[in-house]
Amino acid sequence: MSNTANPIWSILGAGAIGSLWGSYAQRSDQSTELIFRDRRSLAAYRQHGGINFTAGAKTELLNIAACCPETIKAPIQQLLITTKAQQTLTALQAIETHILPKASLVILQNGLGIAEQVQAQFPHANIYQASTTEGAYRPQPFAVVHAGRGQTLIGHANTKGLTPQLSSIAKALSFSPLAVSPNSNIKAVLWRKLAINCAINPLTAIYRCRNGELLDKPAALAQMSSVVNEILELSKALGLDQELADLHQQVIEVARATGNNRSSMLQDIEAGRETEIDAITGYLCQLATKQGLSLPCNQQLLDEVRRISPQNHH
Ligand code: KPL
Repeated sequence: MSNTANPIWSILGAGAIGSLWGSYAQRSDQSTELIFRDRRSLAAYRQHGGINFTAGAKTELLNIAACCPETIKAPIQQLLITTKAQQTLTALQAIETHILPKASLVILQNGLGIAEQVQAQFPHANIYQASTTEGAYRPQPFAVVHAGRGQTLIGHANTKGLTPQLSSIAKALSFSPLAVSPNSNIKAVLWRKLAINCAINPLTAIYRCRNGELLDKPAALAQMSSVVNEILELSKALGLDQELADLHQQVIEVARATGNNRSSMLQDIEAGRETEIDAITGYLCQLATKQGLSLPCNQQLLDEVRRISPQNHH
């Protein structure tokens, strides 16, 4: 299936975002392969017959090629990683021997702190980080709904700046209508995204409400404002405050713009899945501890979400 002009994209993690990219790749006739966790989930996928992909009023069953660690045939040259942050290293270990030393690895997930560990695991690989605001959710297993259009940015994990390789990876991942744009400072983009996720996701999980409904709850709004103040304090200590000058307003705007959405954390809790709280608020609180700072409001949300997401181990 693969050819030299367009090497195959392997996708690790068939959640909402992995399924979205896989579906559009399939629809644009690009070689792609979903890597499932094990033989059992691969067999369940095969029995289902593919991914039920919905955009607008139309749903179609897309029979995207799939494998699991035991059935991978060709060496992996391009890998899009869309697992949850905390599952990344284990998922990568399972396919490690199939990944070419100089492979391109693109990390597209919520949370921070993983790219450094992936680079240590694959010292010669080209690591990229990406961030998307495309709206997608999984109404049931092996199904994805493309619910809202957004933007996707990609950058080098280790350096700032734009390079021809970055442009070509961005282009290669732009399966129409998805458009991936090269960004010269992806760390700043991810820091801002982390801050927004810290201010919205835990609160929606605790209040069990849609993003926009937070704005109607005085108690939630007050917590949101404390979370943002604490993030601004930490950002100042880290020299990242210029990236977040208008964070209070940004958070309100995102909550309003995505008002009708259930955040990814609320979706995880409602579906009985492990949440990403440790890679989002947990990562933030860890960074603060290293700086000798405490973030009481974030810490309280971390404790509360861990308590209501029983599968999280720590
Ligand atoms: O990224 C999000 C998420 O749900 O993870 C936000 C921005 C909160 C939109 O729902």
